[in-house]
Amino acid sequence: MNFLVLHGPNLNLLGKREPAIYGSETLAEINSALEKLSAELECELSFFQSNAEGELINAIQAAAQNCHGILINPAAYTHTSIAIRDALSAVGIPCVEVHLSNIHSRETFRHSSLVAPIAIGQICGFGRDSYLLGLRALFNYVKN
Ligand code: CA2
Repeated sequence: MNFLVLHGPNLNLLGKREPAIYGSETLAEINSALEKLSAELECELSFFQSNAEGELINAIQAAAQNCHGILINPAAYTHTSIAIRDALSAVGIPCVEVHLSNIHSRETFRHSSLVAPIAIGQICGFGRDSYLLGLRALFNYVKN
């Protein structure tokens, strides 16, 4: 099985800025932990990060060719992007939404997600474990 891991805007700064909120781990380290888990689960991962909404949408559309699931942290686009939600909905590939922080315990504008209603589920607040739990959940969902 193939899964796409999508990271939204500014997540390339992980580990370099604001460690109090987002931790000290870099995106490369999170991807590497996911790679390790994928070996255990016996699935294939591809990774993509972009600060541009259109590029994320292109990646979602391209995933329709060969991808069984999408693990996505849409970052700030979670709260604003109807276009990303529409793309996920249009391709019809199961997706799990993840966040490092607990978006529900932060500013009010982070409490709502445009993606959550079309995702299988949302996992937030566990740092890099949100991604690892999300991959396990997505894998089990697709397998069953
Ligand atoms: O908690 C999450 O994973 C978020 O998706 C992170 C987004 C934020 O807009 C969402 O509300 C919740 C922000 C990603 C920015 O990442 C940074 C990393 C290091 C330094 C600055 C920003």
